[in-house]
Amino acid sequence: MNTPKVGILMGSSSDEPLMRAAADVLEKFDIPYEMKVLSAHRTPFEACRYAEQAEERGIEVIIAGAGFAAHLGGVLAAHTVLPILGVPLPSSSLQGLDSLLSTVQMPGGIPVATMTIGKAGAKNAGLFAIQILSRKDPKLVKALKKYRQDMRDAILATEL
Ligand code: RP5
Repeated sequence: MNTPKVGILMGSSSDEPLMRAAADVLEKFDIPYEMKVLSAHRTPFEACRYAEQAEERGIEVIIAGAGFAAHLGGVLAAHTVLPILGVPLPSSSLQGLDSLLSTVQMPGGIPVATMTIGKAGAKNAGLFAIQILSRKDPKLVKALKKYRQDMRDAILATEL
């Protein structure tokens, strides 16, 4: 496989079914990625090291999905200037409102671009990563426009 351009991280392997939506989108656009479980709380040193080394490894965007007190995106953002896309996951009895607030409420200076809660957020994080990469790649711009057109066509062709 080519050098990964996008890192998809998640706080637990239990997040994988939802975070798979980000990987699916990246695969559709032929973007090399890697997927790892790293936690802000359970593997804090490894999460920091990943963020610190990501840029020199060729990673251009990091997607971080986590549930409960979801600090993964923020911790990664504190250790790199790469763009971090946070995906709040509905793992707890608060169904993602906790993760949304934990991810989105970053203090000024250390941004995390926060997506929708859950699977749609993971999908959008994948698309947003491609939009970032597309600024240097006209083929991706074209592919993104075709993706939108296909979506539009499918909706307009729907018969109820
Ligand atoms: C968070 O705790 C993870 O991102 C996951 O969403 C949640 C539950 O993790 P497990 O207890 O299932 O490993 O850190």
